[in-house]
Amino acid sequence: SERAYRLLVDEAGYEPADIIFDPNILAIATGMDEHADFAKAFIEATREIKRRCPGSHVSGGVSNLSFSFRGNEPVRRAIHSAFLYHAISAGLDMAIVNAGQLMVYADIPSDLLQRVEDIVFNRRPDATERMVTFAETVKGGGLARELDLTWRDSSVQERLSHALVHGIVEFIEADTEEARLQYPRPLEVIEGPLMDGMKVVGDLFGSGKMFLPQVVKSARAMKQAVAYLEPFMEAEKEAAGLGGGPSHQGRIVTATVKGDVHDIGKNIVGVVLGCNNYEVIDLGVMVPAETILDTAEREGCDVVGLSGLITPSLNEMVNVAKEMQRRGMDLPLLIGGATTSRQHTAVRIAPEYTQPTVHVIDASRVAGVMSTLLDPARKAELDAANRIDQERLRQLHAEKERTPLLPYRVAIQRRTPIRWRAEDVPAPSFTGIRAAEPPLAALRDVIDWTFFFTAWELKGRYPQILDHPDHGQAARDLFKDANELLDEIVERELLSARGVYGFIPAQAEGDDIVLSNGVVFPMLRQQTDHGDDPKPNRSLADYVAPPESGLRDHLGAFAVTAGIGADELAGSYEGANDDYRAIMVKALADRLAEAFAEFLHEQARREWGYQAETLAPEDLVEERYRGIRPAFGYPACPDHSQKRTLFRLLEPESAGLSLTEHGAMLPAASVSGLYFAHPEARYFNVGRLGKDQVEDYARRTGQSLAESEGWLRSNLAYEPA
Ligand code: B12
Repeated sequence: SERAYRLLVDEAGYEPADIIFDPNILAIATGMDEHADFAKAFIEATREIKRRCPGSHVSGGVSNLSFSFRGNEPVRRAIHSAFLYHAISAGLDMAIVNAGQLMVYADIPSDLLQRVEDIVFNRRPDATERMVTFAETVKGGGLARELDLTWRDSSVQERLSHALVHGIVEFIEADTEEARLQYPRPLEVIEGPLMDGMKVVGDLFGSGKMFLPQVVKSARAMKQAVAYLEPFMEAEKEAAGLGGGPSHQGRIVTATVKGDVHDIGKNIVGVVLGCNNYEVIDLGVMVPAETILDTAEREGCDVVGLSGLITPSLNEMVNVAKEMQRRGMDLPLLIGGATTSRQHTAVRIAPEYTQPTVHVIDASRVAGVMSTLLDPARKAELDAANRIDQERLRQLHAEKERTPLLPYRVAIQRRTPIRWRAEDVPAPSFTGIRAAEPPLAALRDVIDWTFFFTAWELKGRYPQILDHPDHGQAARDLFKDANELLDEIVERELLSARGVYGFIPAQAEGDDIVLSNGVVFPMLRQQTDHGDDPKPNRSLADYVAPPESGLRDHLGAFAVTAGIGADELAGSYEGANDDYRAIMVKALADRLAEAFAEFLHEQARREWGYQAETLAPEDLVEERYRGIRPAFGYPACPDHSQKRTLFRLLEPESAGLSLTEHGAMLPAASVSGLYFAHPEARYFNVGRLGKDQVEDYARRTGQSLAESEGWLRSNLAYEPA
């Protein structure tokens, strides 16, 4: 600090008052001896900085300090307040701290204060232990917040509301029963206290004060309460001939389209809509257009919602839109899912259907869009704005379409220039196809948790996300629940991971990768015109040695799943009205599948002989290694139909995998692809394709031009006939 201060003041001419030092504040009472002095060290450092760097300021981020007591707000408040009190006395000028996590120093009860100051100043060797034991007795929550049961003293309406907002299911049936005895009809419990509670949830989520995992937990509490009341409503209906279930704001039919198997996103959307008092008829996955639209008509739905994960689903969504037009339907159409986009919805889907066709980016928007579409005035406004936006997107797209491409034969000449050397083309330790069945516990260690949080709409990298100032608490709760479920899955072997992989001698012949067993993978090549830029026009075929190199190269291939048992397990939770765990199972199976791909790739690199030692899990997650494993559907090889060739090569049916007609894999939590070993191999986007290349590609794949154009629709740089 002193050196920086001298440089800034003496040499750069800064005013001392403009300099702010921010020494780290790290967690204390973690149980590690080396952490025990962190608070004391900060206070001493502050004093020293103020002495040696006169006129400068000191700041600090306080909340880390009490991290070991997360979940126990009273203790955290006391630690922050006591620490600030002493740090300010030592000269601290400013601090970043959650104002809700502070209390008046003088109000800290003396027994608590004594223990807090013991850990802040590391005054005794058993300070942490004593604090932890004491913390559990502190009112308003021990280490487990659920222990705070003061909310149980309030009225049944307030209790139900509390249970819904906090997603607590332990007392839900007893409270619902109590409410039922108070209200004239069971339906009134739903429409009264339960709906009121969910309205609070909806409002909190809408204003960003509640996060998705919490909402899904709230929905679980609601569903269990409604399920409890259902038999009473049935009995009442029978006795009095009274009709009607709870009244809804509107009804939507949702489905993952034909040929596609993923449904996490759609299920989340369903839960969020349910929370906002919409009735959701969820038809599941792989649903043909006819079933979706028949249901919409028969059930008098107000809106149709489609979901899709892979590009072939985009064509299917266009079909559904055309069919809605043909039937003369007038329902708004909502489009969602990882592969969809505003752009595609504007360019390809909306033009097929005259009614509002709206792309919804994620679950946080869906309730807003629904309510707008169901209100005639606001619907007209949204529709008008949406049409203007879509027209703009179509124009942008048309402009992009006009950028010329290189002729395919020129692009081929601009292939990646590789000097083929024997040392870059190692021989694998075996050739042929083998099975792989790692234990789940091994896969668990290489999970990339960041994506798990993304699936729950919690943004940020793991592990930092656990300390996120807004949604850190939600992330920690979710992480804890996920690991508890994972413990159970691993222990009771509720899921299994199976796969196949192997290496086959291969050479590149033009843009085809030809294997020694006769299997051919035709590859695509970038046609972007880079002008004078020497950037190559890449194709995955560039990374396999051609015959003229005189070298014997190989191609690797794999197909893995961690989803065996996932549907059954998720189904059992759904049956128990526990969507939270049902979604969690699928999200965990996806993580395990991705981890399996990463795990097997590492093993394959060692077996291929170009990676000696085992990499650390962080290196795996960051993909800091040589070689790539592109999957059909990824930007370098976007043709999903090539998975059929891959399946002929690997026969992963032996491991329980299969393909749908649109190239999606079952079980849903599956990944398949190719391994390339060359040090130059890298991921890229093949981008827009000219008709000259697509014609050549169709010939090489043995497909008709129309078939290839169908599979490559999102990449075509021209309108197919
Ligand atoms: C995680 C992931 C996986 C996981 C699981 C996927 C999943 N859970 O859906 C695993 C590892 C299994 C996987 C596998 C594959 N994947 Co993947 N995967 C992803 C990734 C990284 C994130 C997807 C995700 O989970 N998002 C979180 C969920 C909650 O979001 P969501 O599904 O989009 O849903 C939200 C919104 O879309 C919306 N929404 C969804 N549905 C609906 C419906 C309605 C009515 C509304 C209103 C809104 C709505 O609200 C939801 C909640 O906010 C994406 C890339 C990306 N960043 O998107 C690629 C991606 C989806 N995968 C892709 C591909 C190609 C594959 C594979 C084919 C690769 C392969 N050859 O093995 C396989 C296919 C698996 C199969 N069974 O066939 C491509 C798909 C595009 C394409 N080119 O086809 C992507 C886009 C990557 C890419 N850029 O190439 N994948």
